Amino acid sequence: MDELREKYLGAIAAAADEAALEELRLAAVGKKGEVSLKMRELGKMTPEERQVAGPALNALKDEINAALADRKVALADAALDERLKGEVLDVTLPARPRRQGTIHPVSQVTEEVTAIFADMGFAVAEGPQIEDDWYNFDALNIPGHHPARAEMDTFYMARGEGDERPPNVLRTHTSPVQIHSMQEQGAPIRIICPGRVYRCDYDQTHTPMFHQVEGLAIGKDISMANLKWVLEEFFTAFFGIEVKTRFRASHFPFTEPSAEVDIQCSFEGGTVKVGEGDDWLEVLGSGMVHPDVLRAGGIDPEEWQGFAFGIGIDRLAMLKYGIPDLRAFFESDLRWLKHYGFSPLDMPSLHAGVSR
Ligand code: 2NM
Repeated sequence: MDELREKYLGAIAAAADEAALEELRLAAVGKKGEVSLKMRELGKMTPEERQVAGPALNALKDEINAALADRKVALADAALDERLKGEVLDVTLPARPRRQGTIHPVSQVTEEVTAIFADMGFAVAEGPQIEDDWYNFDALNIPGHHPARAEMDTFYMARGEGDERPPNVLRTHTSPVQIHSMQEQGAPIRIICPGRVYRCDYDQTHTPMFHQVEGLAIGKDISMANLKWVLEEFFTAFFGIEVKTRFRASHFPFTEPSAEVDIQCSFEGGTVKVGEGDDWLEVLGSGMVHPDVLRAGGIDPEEWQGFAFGIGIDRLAMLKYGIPDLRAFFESDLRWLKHYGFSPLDMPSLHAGVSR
């Protein structure tokens, strides 16, 4: 039995591959293997002989099986090591270049504006781009006969055949979002509404779709003074230098009193520079929200008051980043997008602080 053990354990340890191992298994512990044949002979032994030989043969069989399993694992490990030596993976290789898109100036400026107003406690409100004429006009104190309706160059949505309701419209400003917000949240309220708006107009300085951000702050004693501070704070943060503002009396149906706001600038050599010089550039409309508009929003004008303003995002982007042509904004020209677009990581530090 000792010869058998030595013979097989030695051969198993030296086996070169799995096929050799399988051959050895059959020769030792297979049905007709040497160990199995020996076990068959147990029947011919005397009980005393069997009591010694039986357990010894079982132990030998276990030992050979264990040796086969160990060798199998060792061979597999060695094979894997050999393969890994051949398959080198260099994780320091640079990745293949991939075309990366850029952030559109409108998206960039929307983010910047949102961040500045967020610092002043304004939440963002959004709403549908298709509205009915009550939300787009009536609620904003622009009744059916009002010239502002005609002036707005509104896009009307066709109704189905025989549908007598007045047509829906593409919103001409984001004010309807503010009406919805007033109705849903009530006062006090402090929101900005950035988004797409539509007017049927197309020339050097107008596109039929453009972007606007409107602000609304309603409280018990919010005044024009708060409006002026908020706007000056905004322009200074946005342009990164202190910007003076000039308020001129104006008229809008949804505010009373109303003011158009100019920012300080210089026009030299055909370029506009904000925050320097003695000239003025009109950038925004504003005022104290009309009592009728508050009422349309479900807010009691005897108890609450506040300001609202509206500003064009596309124009802000042109001013800040020196982009000359508005129409190019919406032409999807990849060369333009690459030139004027922003890296996703390129958010100007908004808290850099401005020396005053
Ligand atoms: C402007 C100018 C003045 C305005 C008014 C409102 C609302 F809905 F609260 F009444 N939102 N925005 C407003 C006021 C907009 O844009 C030139």
